[in-house]
Amino acid sequence: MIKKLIINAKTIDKFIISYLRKQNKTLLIKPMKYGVIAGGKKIRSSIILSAGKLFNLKNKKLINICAAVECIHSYSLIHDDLPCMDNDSIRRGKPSTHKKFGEASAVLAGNSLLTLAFEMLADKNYNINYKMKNEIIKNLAFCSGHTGIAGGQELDLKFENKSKSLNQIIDMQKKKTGKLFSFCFYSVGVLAKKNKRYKNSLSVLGEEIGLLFQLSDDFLDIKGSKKSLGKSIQKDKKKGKSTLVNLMGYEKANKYALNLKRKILLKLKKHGKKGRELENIIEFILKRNFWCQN
Ligand code: GRG
Repeated sequence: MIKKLIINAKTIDKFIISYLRKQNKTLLIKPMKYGVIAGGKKIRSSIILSAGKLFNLKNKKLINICAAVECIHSYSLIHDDLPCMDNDSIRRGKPSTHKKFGEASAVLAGNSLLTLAFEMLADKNYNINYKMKNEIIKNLAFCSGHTGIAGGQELDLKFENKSKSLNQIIDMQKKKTGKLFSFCFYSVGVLAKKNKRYKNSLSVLGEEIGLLFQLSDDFLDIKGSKKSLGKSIQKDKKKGKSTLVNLMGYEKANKYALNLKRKILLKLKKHGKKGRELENIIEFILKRNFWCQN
């Protein structure tokens, strides 16, 4: 599985580099590349490519979506690390973007990655049906803005040092982390010409996978090592973060995660052989303990 993730990560990196090469040279390209290239597992891209296999979709149709998702994800990490948010000086084993280039450049590079994502999807060379393209772009906006990642991040920051219920925490994490995973599946559903109900069920599956991913991130914050994760650890407790681990304790949260994993795997089983790659990614999510291998 890890080998496959590395190959996919390299493919997406190559695509983003070549895309940027065709654009005007600007001062922001360096911090943008620093934030998005050669770092991170690019697990969302692997999920998109594996989800595409459920419906026999060609990688060629999916690569712009992968690159767009990685740009959005990296923008969110660059901004998350800023002093006004989670104030982290290390990411993917190197200084965070604002530490390397300064806060203003990090904000602008993050903004530019966010807009680049939409440019990559709207690009005339991304040759898919226009109606589908429109639906994919709209869903990415919904999953990234105040109804998605940004809204979830706002809740995460507002929940610090407050006592929040299970449902409130799950809602926050499904937005902050889950919505981008949800988009990964929804966009594949659009390209596979699925009906509204089916696309919604794919979105829910993505959100559940995102929640599982968030739980594993919370476990790693407690049990992982700074060196292998390439970022600061033991932060959630110090910052009074509302996480499921902090609410119910490690053991209960672990049981919750195992149940969630079982539920997700059961859904994937219905796809038989075609779902095998996604099943492996789900297993990997709870076992992972490194930040990047490429
Ligand atoms: C600033 C709009 C805005 C949103 C920030 C992504 C996010 C929202 C906050 C990050 C906090 C965090 C650590 C969430 C846990 C899940 C997560 C996104 C982990 C990092 O993702 P990985 O492990 O990172 O896929 P790599 O480095 O592999 O890309």
